[in-house]
Amino acid sequence: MTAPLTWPELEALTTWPQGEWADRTNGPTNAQARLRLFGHDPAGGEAGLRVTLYRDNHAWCPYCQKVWLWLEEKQIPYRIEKVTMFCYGEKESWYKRIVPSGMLPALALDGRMITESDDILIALESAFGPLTYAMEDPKVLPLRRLERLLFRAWCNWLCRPASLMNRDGLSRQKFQEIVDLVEAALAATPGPYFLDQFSSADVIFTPYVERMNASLYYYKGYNLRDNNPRLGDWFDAMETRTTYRGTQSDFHTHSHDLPPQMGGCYGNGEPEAQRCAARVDQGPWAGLPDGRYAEPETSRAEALARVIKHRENIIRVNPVDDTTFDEALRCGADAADDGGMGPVPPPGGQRWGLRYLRDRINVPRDMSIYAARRLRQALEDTAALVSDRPGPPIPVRNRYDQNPQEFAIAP
Ligand SMILES: N[C@@H](CCC(=O)N[C@@H](CS)C(=O)NCC(=O)O)C(=O)O
Repeated sequence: MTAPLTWPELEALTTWPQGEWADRTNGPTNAQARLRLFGHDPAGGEAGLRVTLYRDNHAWCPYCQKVWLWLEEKQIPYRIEKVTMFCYGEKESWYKRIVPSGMLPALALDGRMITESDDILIALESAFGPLTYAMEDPKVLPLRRLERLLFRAWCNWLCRPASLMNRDGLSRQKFQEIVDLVEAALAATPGPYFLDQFSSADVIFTPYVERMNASLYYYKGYNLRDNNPRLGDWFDAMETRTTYRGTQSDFHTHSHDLPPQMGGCYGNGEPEAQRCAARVDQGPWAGLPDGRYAEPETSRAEALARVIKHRENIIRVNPVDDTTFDEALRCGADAADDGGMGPVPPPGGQRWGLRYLRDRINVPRDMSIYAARRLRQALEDTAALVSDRPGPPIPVRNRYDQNPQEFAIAP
């Protein structure tokens, strides 16, 4: 029987991070950086930076994504402090001292603490200028109101049980009515964006439209991106931007991170929804409408490198015993990189460990969409060689199984 590669052998295969990706501080937008300089050399070094962004450890909070994307688009040098959201673990006491509510995001600008994402953007605009059009520009204000209407129509559909009097159908209809207004707004300008150029209006729509695309596919079998041509073009245009790609999450992460945040998400039980949910949970992940830009050549190498870097914690938190899971993980990691050995069967005793991990890859916190697709598929293919047993269920009331403290790496 073939034995999996050892960790040093796997390490010898990794070529990630390479090129511009090796520089988290000045390279493309990424979820792992603690400092972003965009090639600037600020007077006074890091201590002289005017901006610190406090955002969630999971790179998941939609309001944080708004501010994060704005800073990346404007290339404002900033520091990042990561904070735990309540549903993943305990809030850091140092953060509660400066923001007693514990809410995210927060931003320190020239020593002044600001909360509320819209207020943060307005303060950033007064310090650094608008992102094409200002938040309070007469062209942007109606779009901001439209975004809130869309948000409420989405919540009404997703977060209420569908059983009474065809509520699902009515909620879907009401949601589509607002989407049609969004389509009309997008059609009113020549390019793919909300205004004649990419602007703060696009940043405002990004977080929740991304979450709608994921959750409605998973829980309702509704494909926002394909059903609505202007939104489809908008998604495609957003995915040409490395800033957006760096903050973008995938369907699996959103579908399972939303329920504790939203107080529950309700499927409509229709066959199409069940088919879509099965695809997100069990694959194949290639071709899902969460990411549509061409797969980067580095996705396999990225997946392998991220597993290698965090392997000790990944093995420790897995419900399977460490020695058995270490071997199983090396089988899965090898498949992710396609080291040429073909799938190596994991030890039979590992039962559900590989599927446990498959379901806990978090995008973009751990890796990009394409790397995650490769890794989820490799873990599934490897697990399927010995077991058809599903992984343990993913919790819906909290995500303490994703507590970031378990993944802290000693400096
Ligand atoms: N209106 C606020 C909303 C911010 C908000 O709801 N943040 C959530 C995360 S999405 C939060 O920090 N909740 C506390 C927690 O989960 O720890 C804003 O725009 O900044």
